[in-house]
Amino acid sequence: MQRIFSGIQPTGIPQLGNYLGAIRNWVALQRDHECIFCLVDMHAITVWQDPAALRQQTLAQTAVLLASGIDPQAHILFNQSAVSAHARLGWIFNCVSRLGWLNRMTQFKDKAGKDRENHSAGLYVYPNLMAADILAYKATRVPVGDDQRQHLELANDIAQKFNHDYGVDFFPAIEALIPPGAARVMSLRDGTKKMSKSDPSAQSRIEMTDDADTIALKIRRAKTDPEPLPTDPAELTARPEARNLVEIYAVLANMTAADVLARHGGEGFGPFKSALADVLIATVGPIASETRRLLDDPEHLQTVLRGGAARAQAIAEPVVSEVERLVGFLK
Ligand code: AQP
Repeated sequence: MQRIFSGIQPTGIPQLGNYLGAIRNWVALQRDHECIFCLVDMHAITVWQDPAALRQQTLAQTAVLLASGIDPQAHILFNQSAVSAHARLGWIFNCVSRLGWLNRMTQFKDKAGKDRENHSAGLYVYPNLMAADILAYKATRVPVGDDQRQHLELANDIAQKFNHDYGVDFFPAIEALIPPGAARVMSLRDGTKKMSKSDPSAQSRIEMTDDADTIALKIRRAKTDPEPLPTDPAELTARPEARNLVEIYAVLANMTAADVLARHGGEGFGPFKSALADVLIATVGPIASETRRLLDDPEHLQTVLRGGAARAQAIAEPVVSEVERLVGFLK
């Protein structure tokens, strides 16, 4: 059985994009893979996080993952900072990776924008730590969104350079598992920006803990244009907000955008938004209520994470110890 590693940052309450782009896929992959799921709190602090909020968000993420169907007995669920192998291997990879490689990473350019000099060094070397996250477990498959493809190529470059520099065949090749047609969910306030858990406006996203009334309100207030829905899907290209709402409906109802428009094309947004709120509530509602129940017992969530960390540590420790021996650290 192939080993999967995948991470999510505890930078906020998971939103619909995290669920449709990642978590739902993770749940399905549990059937035929050995899965290691990680709340990457060390990646989260590459941008400022309030400490109390970070702790609470880590618990909230854990609750959402469990409520969505992640099985912490059959698989491993833990938070990154609890397993020291990530930091140790991440440092070694900082020394293997090249500045020229990191300079090409588009995510850093996107996140840092023009104010590059004021961002943390951690944000810059983020892809090296991500390579360590995966390779500490010698995981061979990594389910990610298309936005992460470049980071996985870098992880493979690091693995190959390490093998070459130390004359070993130690790290395996990593394969990106990018689900075909994976949904990229866009902001409810701006159809050209991706939905994000750290967007300052909570109105821009459906959070996986939202109750039915909140979901209905956010969808009613979602930005749209004044025209009715088109009947031809090609016309959605020039209408990003309409397109986003149609695509969200399509993914949730297991339909194509053309099917949705065959049913709702020509309608005003009022009735369509009400139908969309219904399908959203049907998917998010049960996860949100189970999440709220789990959050009433934070001790249980911490026990789950500690158990996962101990099992993760048992896999990563021999790998990273061997790397340390290979690079010449005296034991
Ligand atoms: N809008 C989205 N549509 C589809 N997939 C998405 N993902 C995130 N947003 C969308 C996928 O969720 C996984 C985990 O993401 P992450 O938390 O590690 O980082 P992110 O991509 O930066 O997610 P956010 O919500 O936008 O977080 P912040 O606001 O902290 O930057 C990834 O597989 C990602 O593709």
